[in-house]
Amino acid sequence: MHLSLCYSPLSPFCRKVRLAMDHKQLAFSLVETDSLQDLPVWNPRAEVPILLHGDFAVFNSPDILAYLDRAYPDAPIYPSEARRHAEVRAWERLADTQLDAIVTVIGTWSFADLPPMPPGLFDAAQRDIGVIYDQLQAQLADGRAWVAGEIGAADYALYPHVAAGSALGLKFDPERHPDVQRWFKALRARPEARIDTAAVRDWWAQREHKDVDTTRVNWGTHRLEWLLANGHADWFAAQVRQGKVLWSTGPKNNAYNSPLAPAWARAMVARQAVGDANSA
Ligand SMILES: N[C@@H](CCC(=O)N[C@@H](CS)C(=O)NCC(=O)O)C(=O)O
Repeated sequence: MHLSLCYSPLSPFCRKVRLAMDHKQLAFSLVETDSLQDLPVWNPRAEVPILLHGDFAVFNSPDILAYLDRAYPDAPIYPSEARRHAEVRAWERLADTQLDAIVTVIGTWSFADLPPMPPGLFDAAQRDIGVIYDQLQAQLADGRAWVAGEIGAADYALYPHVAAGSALGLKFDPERHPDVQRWFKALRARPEARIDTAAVRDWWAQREHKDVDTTRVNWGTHRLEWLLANGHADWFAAQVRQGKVLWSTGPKNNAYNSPLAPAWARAMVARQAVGDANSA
């Protein structure tokens, strides 16, 4: 059965999945998309990555990795032993939630048309990422090669954020985090990471030709929480009022507007448009 991955090299979750698929040496095609209109299947949150296995769709990156590990058990990315599995999941979750929030919020200024970054936000990012790198340093300080034993989901979840963070000036400190640096260099040299790096470079080299919505941003879950928790609720409210925010939930859910959305969702959007016109 054919495997394909709906993917954007800008997305750390897509990068994680691709790294894991290349680690498993799977044959797959990429459906590269910068626009949700291109998504070939329905995901209720209209987010990538989406894995297609034949006509079966899996979304949410940890669910995709778990599916892949069951469908293709060679070169496992999760340990089978309960405690080690929980440890890998904890690192993956930290990457997907805490680290993603910091790096992706700051990274949004590198591609979207936004007012200047609110004062203090970059300092908050440096402070919070430093705490995470301290944790990672403590984990790696015993000289282990990979975050939780064999290379796998923990490493592939963390790596895209650490790489993007470096590019954005949110670096680990080689003196305070020498083992993070050692781990990062070792991972970066692997074949699956070289494919990932090349894909990110190609995307930025082709930036001018990319159909990415730079006027509206889908901040999403933990990213939004981190922005608000750092005191920027008013800044964000102004973005909402100006119609510059996209949503993966609620009545304006991106997915409802997709031409590929199910009929009930399109009907709901149509009803809402009539309601908006009547109240105008
Ligand atoms: N929990 C999801 C999060 C996926 C996610 O947030 N994807 C972002 C890109 S990094 C997305 O597609 N956002 C929708 C948008 O930008 O409109 C996962 O792990 O796959």
